[in-house]
Amino acid sequence: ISTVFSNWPWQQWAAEQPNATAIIREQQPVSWRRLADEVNALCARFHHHGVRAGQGVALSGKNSPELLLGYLAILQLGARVLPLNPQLPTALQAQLLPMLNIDWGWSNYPLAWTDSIDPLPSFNIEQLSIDNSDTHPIADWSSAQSFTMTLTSGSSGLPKAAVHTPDAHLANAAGLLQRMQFELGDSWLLSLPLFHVSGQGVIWRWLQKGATLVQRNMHPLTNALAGCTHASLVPTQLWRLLEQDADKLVLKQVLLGGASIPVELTERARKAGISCWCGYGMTEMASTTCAKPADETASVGVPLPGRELQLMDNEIWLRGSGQALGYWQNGEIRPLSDSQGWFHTRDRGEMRNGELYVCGRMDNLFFSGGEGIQPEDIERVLVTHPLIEQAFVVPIDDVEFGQRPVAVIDALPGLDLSQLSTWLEGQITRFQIPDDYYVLPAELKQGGIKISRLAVKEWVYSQI
Ligand code: 4YB
Repeated sequence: ISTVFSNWPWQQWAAEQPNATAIIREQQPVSWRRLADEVNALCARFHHHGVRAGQGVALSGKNSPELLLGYLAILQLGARVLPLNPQLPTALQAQLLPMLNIDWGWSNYPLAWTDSIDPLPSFNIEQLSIDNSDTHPIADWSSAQSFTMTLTSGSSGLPKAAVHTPDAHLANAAGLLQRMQFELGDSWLLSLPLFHVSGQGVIWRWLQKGATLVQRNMHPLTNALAGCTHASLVPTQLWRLLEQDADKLVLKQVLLGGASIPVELTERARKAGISCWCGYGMTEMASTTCAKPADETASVGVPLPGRELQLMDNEIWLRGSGQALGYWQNGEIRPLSDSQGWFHTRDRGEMRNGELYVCGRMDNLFFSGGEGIQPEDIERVLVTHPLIEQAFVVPIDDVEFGQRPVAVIDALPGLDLSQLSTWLEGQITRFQIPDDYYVLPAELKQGGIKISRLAVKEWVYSQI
């Protein structure tokens, strides 16, 4: 049963269970009362500085206690919050921020804000004067025009900012939690960045339940996970975790998503005592839309309560709870769905035995000698190799065939790239076998939670 909120969730939990642990920061428990006080103090500070309802505030940085407080305080002020990847190139920020009507910026990094944006003062939690005589401006929960703006990672063009109300996030969370157990006393590690929808997904599930959020340094992941019952991980994080010493973990559930989830991975996790959920979600739907407990198939199950799914010429269309209002552009919210409310995902899918299989992005399809090649079909086979963690297949121009696939591999030590074509024979058709193999360079592994296919393609072109 999902909670009905008559106040900001953190204020409601502070009233209902003031002494329960809201957050564990490294090892330090923080109660709901304390958290609400910190948010109020920061609201007063931001308001004093000039932040007003309806304005846009960019929050740039890696996850930190301050970044999360900023996120909650901006919403409570009735303003729009835009969490930003600190690695987003400055030139791109300069182009984007005016279109997104951003008035203020805050960062826990030294950052070159564009001239049009006023920086908010930095603060740290110990210095926040939690003085109840401060006037704490609080926008009314039920009628506030508070929004989150989350940048999509489109393969071409400028990122778009999907606009969600707190209600939409809570509705997304409620749907998942009708299937997955996450109860008072459980704790979810904030294991993904707030600037990505997967990190915000953790926040709104925590707020929906009034359970505990864990904020820790993520390296090494085994230490970060100590005592946590839940975590959201992308497949590469789970591979790495399984290579470390996973014995000490008390993890009850791991929610996987963001990319194709190999059955080999969830099987290995099961043997290490970790049960996984396979999720399929996206920014526009406020994270997870379909999910199932991992089994021997590569499906992502069925839509969660409140969502509808339809395949139209093999394209996955979605609508329902969690859906964004639209994309923010120059003060307007532009629709992202068709007249019936369907969001066209540009993902290709198939239904088998009533369950959804995600085949790949329509935009990734290319043609080689007249044959369509979906890179993900080849990648899915490559990652079943015991020494391969991640693989990207990209097209390169070819005089004879138009385009040919080459593979870029993220592997454990000991992999012999020259053997891969032989290994692939019989597992995929002949024309799908890559012409060449490269080792994924470390510089492409930095940044967000996903490696950009475009960056991989550009890197390959710089090598030939
Ligand atoms: C997939 C895919 C899949 C996404 N198979 N392609 O809370 C969660 O749901 C969560 C938990 C752990 C890790 C990530 C998440 C997410 O939210 C991921 C959401 C996400 O990746 N959003 S995105 O906008 O950056 O990208 C969406 C795209 O990612 C989709 O349109 C798909 O192309 C792809 N994707 N899950 C295959 N299971």
